[in-house]
Amino acid sequence: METQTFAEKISKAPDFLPINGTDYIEFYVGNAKQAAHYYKTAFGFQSLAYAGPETGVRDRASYVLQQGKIRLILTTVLKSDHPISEHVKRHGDGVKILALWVDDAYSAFEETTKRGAKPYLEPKTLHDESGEVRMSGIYTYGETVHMFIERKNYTGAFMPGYRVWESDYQPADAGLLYIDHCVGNVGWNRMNEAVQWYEEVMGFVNILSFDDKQINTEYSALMSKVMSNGNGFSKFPINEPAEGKKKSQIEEYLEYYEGEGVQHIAVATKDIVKTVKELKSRGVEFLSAPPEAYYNMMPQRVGKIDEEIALLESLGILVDCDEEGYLLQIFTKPIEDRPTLFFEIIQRKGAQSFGAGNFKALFESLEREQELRGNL
Ligand code: TYF
Ligand code: FE
Repeated sequence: METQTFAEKISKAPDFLPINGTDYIEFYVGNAKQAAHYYKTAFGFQSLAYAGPETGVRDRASYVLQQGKIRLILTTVLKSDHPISEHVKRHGDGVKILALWVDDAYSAFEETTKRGAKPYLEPKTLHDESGEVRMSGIYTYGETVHMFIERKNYTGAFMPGYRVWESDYQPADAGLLYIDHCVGNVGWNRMNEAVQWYEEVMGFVNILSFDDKQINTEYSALMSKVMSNGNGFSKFPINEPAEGKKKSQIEEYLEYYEGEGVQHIAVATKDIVKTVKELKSRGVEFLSAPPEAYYNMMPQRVGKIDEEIALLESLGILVDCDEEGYLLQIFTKPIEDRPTLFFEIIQRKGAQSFGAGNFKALFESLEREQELRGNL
């Protein structure tokens, strides 16, 4: 059978929803001040903007951080009688909004809602002295939302409603550049529905699929499908649990997040060795390295690579390859007490895939953690 490259596959995507990339990711958290400090100190994000009581926003506080092209918002609520409070109560800290940078937030809303999207925010236009930002939003899986953000040569720090956040505390960055992909976990037998939603509502295409025959360890299993928009700037893999001997990591997530939601955010770096050393020195915890045999097999499995294997082994970095090149990746432990959201650090050297050759080693590391929590 003829195999198509990703470029060929995504070139077939309809173009009713042009996307330029990720605009920001917003987390709802219990204490945004402390969360912002963590992302600055541990991950090397910089202070960008702030909204809260001091800027006329009465019910919440939002801290915007930036590193490379990545923008995160940490939002907390100031009163219990509020939907954000309900969100945090149910899910713990987690991702509420995956915001996409679009050319037209009004048409994005119209095109997606007419194809069946559930509205979250009707299109609206915000102005201040720095210009105009237009936005709208729809629900995806669980309580997670895609916002569409249109920036009309906006020259302010972030968007109307926020003021510049000047901070004397600016730890050095860690070399994080942009969001590579964001993965969602959905419930039992829900994957195909979610995949179809991305196809029909968003005009995405399925570029890769893994079934439980490919993704299983001795104990647990899952299925995964990668959805991409037409330029490849927006990629959302979807995981669903599969029946295995023990509890799937996806099931553990669904139980502790109390529903569907974002499982991991993959951020790109151009020097993973440097980034991982930096993050480790600042206290970011990563999944344990696979056994020695994984690294002994590496030359046969991936061929010649620029990096020194012993160094990758000492840091626990994984390597995988496809027809187009190779990639290096590593996964943090969950960044909350609930075993829910984690980060992936990824460096692509040609490969556009997701590290399928690492799934077994990775899932075994994940299961070691799951077992420590008594959830396997
Ligand atoms: O995004 C991916 O597909 C890879 C691998 O539970 C992965 O990062 C897939 C499922 C999972 C953890 C990582
Ligand atoms: Fe990933």
